Amino acid sequence: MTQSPPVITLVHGDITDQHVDAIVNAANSSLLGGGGVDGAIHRRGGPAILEDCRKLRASHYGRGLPTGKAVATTAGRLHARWVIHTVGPVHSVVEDRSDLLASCYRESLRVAGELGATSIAFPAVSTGIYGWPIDDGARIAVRTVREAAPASVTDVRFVLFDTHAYREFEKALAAER
Ligand code: AR6
Repeated sequence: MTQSPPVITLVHGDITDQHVDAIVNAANSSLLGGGGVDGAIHRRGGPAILEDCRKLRASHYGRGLPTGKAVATTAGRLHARWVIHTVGPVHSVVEDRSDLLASCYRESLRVAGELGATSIAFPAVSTGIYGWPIDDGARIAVRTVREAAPASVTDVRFVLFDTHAYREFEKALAAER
């Protein structure tokens, strides 16, 4: 029997406004916060998220969370049960790091499945400070979610901060249909 893919929705806005089981954070390997979507999530979610991140560092990730991996914490005051932190690759013109970017989506979905999350909101990982071109980032995101979402995750949202990103995700979704 073939598994039915999740319903994928595009949202133009701020990911910290989403009401879902899991909100994905485009973090860095320190797990100690940063700018962009990471800063927004910690600001809105409050100190409980950083507290959990510090515990994870102490227990498992003394050297930092590796690129392409994902790990969950509380969502603090966000309208979600968990924040899933993933570390995207910095874009490079000399090395193809697409597999690592796909791995962020795959690993986040795997963690969501393990937690029992049915709905998840992703930002466009690596496409801000880490410099990934949004058209390519959108294609990798859409393709990987289609391929890798566990059956239990039925509602996947990509939350795009700006109009250009939203359009590129629209194109990527249309091309995959
Ligand atoms: N909601 C949705 N999308 C957002 C929001 C928001 N509130 N804020 C920004 N974006 P970035 P990266 C978009 O830079 O490239 C941090 O310092 C943004 O327009 O947040 O993976 C971390 O600590 C862009 O399209 O993440 C790391 O050091 C996308 O989210 C580093 O940045 C990702 O942009 C990670 O860089």
